[in-house]
Amino acid sequence: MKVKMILPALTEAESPLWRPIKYSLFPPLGLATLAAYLSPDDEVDLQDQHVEVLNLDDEPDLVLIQVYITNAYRAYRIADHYREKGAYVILGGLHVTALPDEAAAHADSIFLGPAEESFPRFLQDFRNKVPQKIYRSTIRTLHNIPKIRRDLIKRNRYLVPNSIVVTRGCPHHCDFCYKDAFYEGGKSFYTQLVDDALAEIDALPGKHLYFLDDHLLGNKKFASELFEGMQGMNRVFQGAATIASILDGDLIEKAAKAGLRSVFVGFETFSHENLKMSNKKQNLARDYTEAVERLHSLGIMINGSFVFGLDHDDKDVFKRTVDWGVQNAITTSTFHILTPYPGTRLFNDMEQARRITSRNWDLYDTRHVVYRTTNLTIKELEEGYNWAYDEFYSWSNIFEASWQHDSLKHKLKHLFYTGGWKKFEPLWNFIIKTGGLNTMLPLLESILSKVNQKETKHSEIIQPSIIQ
Ligand code: B12
Ligand code: SF4
Repeated sequence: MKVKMILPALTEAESPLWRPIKYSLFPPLGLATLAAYLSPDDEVDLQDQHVEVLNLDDEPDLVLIQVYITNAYRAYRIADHYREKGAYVILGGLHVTALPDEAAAHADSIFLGPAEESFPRFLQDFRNKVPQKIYRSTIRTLHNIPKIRRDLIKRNRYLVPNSIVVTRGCPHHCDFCYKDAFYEGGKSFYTQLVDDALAEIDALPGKHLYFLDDHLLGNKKFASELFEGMQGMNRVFQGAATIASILDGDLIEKAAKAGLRSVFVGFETFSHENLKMSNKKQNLARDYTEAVERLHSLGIMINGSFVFGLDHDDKDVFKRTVDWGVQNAITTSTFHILTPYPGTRLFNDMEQARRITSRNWDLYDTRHVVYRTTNLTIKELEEGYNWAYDEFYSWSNIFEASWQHDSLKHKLKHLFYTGGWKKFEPLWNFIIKTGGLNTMLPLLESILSKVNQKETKHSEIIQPSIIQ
């Protein structure tokens, strides 16, 4: 059987918002995960529109398309194209799970939720010529799943070919998050077996890893054993964690010891009311600055996530947030305009209150205002969001933030990482065009090498001041 797997681009390549480097970071891991269930006789072609021009002239028997909200229209067009040619088309992913009726109009079968159990079930039905219209994920486990087909990934086209997920979901329930909608009807947080995760890590070439898990520290026992097992593996890695998990216990020290060098943290908002109304309990009454100091003392860089436009935000929120980020030496910031994704409690609440102003899914990219605001006008919110990006990534603020660190090495790391990420776009474009993206990995690895650590009230395990 000829199988085609497609990840349509999240943004039009012609759009001014297209940043080749942002979209050349990670390979399509979800599709490579599903490819593992195909038979060795199947001919598989995995294409990622972020890094290659799609070949739509082929004649596959089965087509799998991954649908996110901002690639939905593109995904549907590709699906319609292949159905016209007589291929059997199946759609899955976050947006299909959120809006199954919309997706079903463009598919022979649709998949709701994670597909590690439903996709092999479908394959059996398909081979027996009795495929169903809808496949819902019922059993949720990562135990005894086949190895991801990483051989299908064109590694040299990505800056971070070694992305990995060892857990699924998250133990928390923030109102604006995709998580509860996507995992509805079953477990919403589960992990691999530690030994399987370590074996997967061990099989990855090079040094650098990026954990795409929503919350790598979410299961303390699992994370602790994983980090212990990773010691001595000579890895540097990046991942995501909550403020609570950074402040509580010594898990973050274990992570640092295992090679954690940069962490994505959902600070989201400084307002108690905003946190409460978003059900972001894990941030409530937590000292953000203390979490930052703890991470810096361990030599871990920070990618802070901040949301603008929650109901209790005022006009000063943009400046307040940028100033805090610079003063606290946050390495990179991801700012979002609040986006009510279909399926979330936030969307349902806003819909009930008739606050949704656009259902053009292309605009649901956290850069546009798609709902009726309260304290801020739409113009203030969009301008404030753009201002925050420009201001945070101005050279003067990059220098100022970098120079907040104690050691020269940490200052320089910050400067190179932030400057490299945001200030050399034409150079990145050139490197991508000339096919040399994978040659940049050693540079990233060296920027992520260890820095000196100072003792803080938290640090029970103090690393020796070795500069690698
Ligand atoms: C990697 C990633 C990206 C990559 C996407 C490209 C890529 N290579 O995947 C990049 C960096 C480009 C990206 C960008 C953005 N992202 Co992103 N990203 C992720 C991340 C961290 C991991 C995705 C992943 O690999 N998951 C692991 C694999 C195994 O799971 P999966 O892909 O979901 O696949 C499974 C199922 O969905 C299903 N499945 C998927 N496709 C199909 C197809 C078929 C046919 C079938 C049967 C099944 C199936 O089977 C798979 C196995 O179970 C997720 C968080 C997460 N944990 O998923 C956020 C996430 C998807 N991103 C998110 C957001 C908000 C963004 C941005 C808007 C951020 C920003 N402000 O810039 C942008 C998008 C910009 C735009 N223009 O739209 C949100 C989406 C919210 C939503 N409701 O849509 C998420 C969920 C993060 C979060 N916690 O909020 N992102
Ligand atoms: S902590 Fe992050 S991943 Fe978990 S529910 Fe909240 S926003 Fe979603």
